[in-house]
Amino acid sequence: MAEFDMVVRGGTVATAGDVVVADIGVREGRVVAIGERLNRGETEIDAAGKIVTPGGVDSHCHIDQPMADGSVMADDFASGTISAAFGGTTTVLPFACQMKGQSLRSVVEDYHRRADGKTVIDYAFHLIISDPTDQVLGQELPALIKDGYTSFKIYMTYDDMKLNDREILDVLAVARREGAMTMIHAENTDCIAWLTEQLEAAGHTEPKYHATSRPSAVEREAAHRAATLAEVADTPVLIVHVSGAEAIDQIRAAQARGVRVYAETCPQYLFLTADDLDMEGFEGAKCICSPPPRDAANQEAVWTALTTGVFHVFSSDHAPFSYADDKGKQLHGKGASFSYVPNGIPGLETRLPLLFSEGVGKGRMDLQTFVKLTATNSAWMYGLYPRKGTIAVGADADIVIWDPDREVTVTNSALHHNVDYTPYEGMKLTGWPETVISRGTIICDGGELKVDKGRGQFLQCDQPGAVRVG
Ligand code: DUC
Ligand code: ZN
Ligand code: ZN
Repeated sequence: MAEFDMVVRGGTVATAGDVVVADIGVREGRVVAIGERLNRGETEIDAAGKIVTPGGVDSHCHIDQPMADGSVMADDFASGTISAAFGGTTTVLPFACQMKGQSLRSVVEDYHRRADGKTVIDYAFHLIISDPTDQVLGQELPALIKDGYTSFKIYMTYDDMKLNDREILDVLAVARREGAMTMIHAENTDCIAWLTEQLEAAGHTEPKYHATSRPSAVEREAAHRAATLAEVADTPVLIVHVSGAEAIDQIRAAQARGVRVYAETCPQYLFLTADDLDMEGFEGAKCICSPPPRDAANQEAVWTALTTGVFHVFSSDHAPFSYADDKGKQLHGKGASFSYVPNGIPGLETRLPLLFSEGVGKGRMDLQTFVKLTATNSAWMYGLYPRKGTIAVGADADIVIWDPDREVTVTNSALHHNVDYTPYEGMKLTGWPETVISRGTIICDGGELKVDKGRGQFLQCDQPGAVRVG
């Protein structure tokens, strides 16, 4: 009888700490041995010449999220998680989003119904808190944190979501007391509203003006304020989807003062610029997301911050709205003002290959940093480490085997999401996930899905690593 259910043999195994050539022995869905010349496995995978990383953890994505404006996301939990899996991600943390007036518990139940029986990889939920009533903060949220929903996002902008500073402090106080992580969307809402009004009054409504309506200063101010609120409330925050140098400077300065401010960035801030919103006709709507992509100098600042410890996680912020869809980017037609275009771009499947090719492949970051940013820190940040985010004895056997030499031209028809475009169409990448393993089961291999939907498991999150003191 074989000693292991599976052995991944002879790959270059990268974790956040090391890069070693080793065999990985898997039993009952978990890693049980890492070493040389391991005994035989029931399934043997030859990984010689390949790079082996922990399965990616995408800690910021939107899947099948009902929207207040009537737009509809193109991905449900089947297409979203299948797409993530093909891109080397084995755990996702989408949001269960509270609309004003809703009970958080009923929101969570709704999202479970949406995900049940559909996912091919494991998942946990962050909450979005848009209505911090006494009942929500005093009863529902503490109970949900105890049940494994240990992180939540709050917004400084969007009329149906935004909280004022006082409300943010109230939420942070609960996070501190209960040991949860607060993610903050940092943009100054009044500046955006004022600029939008000015632009629209002048007839400047094309997609490119989305970027004009949300300049870096708007994000810089909000990042500074988010750090200040974290300092006042004495609890960590994570500023999500940071787009460029000005917000980065605020975050770095707060970190240097000893304030526990963590930060996330996303592929769109490395690979897109505001010029991508200025495409022919209405096409720029494809790249409308918030904060908007900036320019080449800001892209460089984001690269630098990724490799100097300012950023902790690299997530997709996948928000799937199809372009040629009257429930997607064209919700109000092709002539609509930028302010009516649903915000967000797809990215679950391309997140890891983009960073692998352009980060590791081009020598901008080492493999350990790649793993840290895309898997280990994301798991640690949200209470899933060490079950997820690493290759270690006892961890779930979530493993990606990369062909580091495979050349791929990104094209939407080869992706598995349900969105009708990718912003990265035509990009030439080197390196792609060849085999993806989740809890010891091969789920994608050679471009084929090997499992049925519904095998993914819901994960209850522990207290986030970043909020533990001592
Ligand atoms: N911005 C967000 O805040 N959320 C979804 C997508 C986006 O662009
Ligand atoms: Zn956001
Ligand atoms: Zn988002």
